Amino acid sequence: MKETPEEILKLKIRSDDVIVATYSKAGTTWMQEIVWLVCNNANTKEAKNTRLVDRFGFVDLPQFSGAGIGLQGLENWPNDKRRFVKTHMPIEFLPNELQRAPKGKMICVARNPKDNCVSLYHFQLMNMMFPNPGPWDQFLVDFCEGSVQLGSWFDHVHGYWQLYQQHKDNVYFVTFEALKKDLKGEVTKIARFLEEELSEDQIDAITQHCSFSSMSKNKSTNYSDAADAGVFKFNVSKFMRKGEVGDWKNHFTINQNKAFDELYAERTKDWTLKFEFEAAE
Ligand code: PPS
Repeated sequence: MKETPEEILKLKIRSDDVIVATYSKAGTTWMQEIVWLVCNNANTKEAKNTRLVDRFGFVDLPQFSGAGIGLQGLENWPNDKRRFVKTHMPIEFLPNELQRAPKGKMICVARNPKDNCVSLYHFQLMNMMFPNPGPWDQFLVDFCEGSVQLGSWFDHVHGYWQLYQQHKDNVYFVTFEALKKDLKGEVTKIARFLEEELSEDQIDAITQHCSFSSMSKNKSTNYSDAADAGVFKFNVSKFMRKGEVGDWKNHFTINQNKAFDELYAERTKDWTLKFEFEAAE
């Protein structure tokens, strides 16, 4: 990414917009489904009947050729319906109205970089819209150097973390690992952040609906239509692949892990944001 197309920069943000912002493969789909249900009375029936890509707009692509709602759909979104926006853009590439003092409510999800990198690698292997990522050891070097589509994971994640530090009223930040550790607790916090009053039963219904086993079987969230269209090769890897913390251990060699830990320690030495790399007990 070198610069943002003008039409994205100019997108008008509405005061009741909900924006889910992530580095790709950090748990975007998971958070989108949680957010949509929290804002729609835990209507799991409608969520199952309508694909997530038709309930959430994807702002990053002005000429969206894939299925679902792109920039134009976001611009034309009915004024009387709450708008849901997904983005993977680094902060400096966001629409102008989101960059410094964001309007609407923004939820950022970040994932520990080792698992994020592994998930991205499998995604690029199976997604025919990406060039083949090549061998794992080269991809890991590219990821560490920020020579991948979204640029540096470190810059991306820290940019959103800083935005969150400055605007906690309308920016929420959560990690993939925290969602795994206590999904119900996080759903409750997200409902509070979005100022939606939900009953205990509704929170339970959302938590159940958003488990990995449920979302990976659900056609509205598992991207099986992209597989049917030949865009995602599910025989290479599923979109809902494992959904775990710690799968990086099956990919990193001892030396790769040592080098990554050194890079991570150096790049995050001034961060207040900390990640878990192991699954919770
Ligand atoms: S994308 O293409 O950037 O929007 O992908 P994204 O949705 O951010 O990330 C996909 C990974 O998130 C996992 N996932 C989940 N894990 C646990 N529980 C639930 N409910 C869930 N939903 C999605 C998905 O399996 C991908 O991770 P990996 O590690 O590849 O399995």
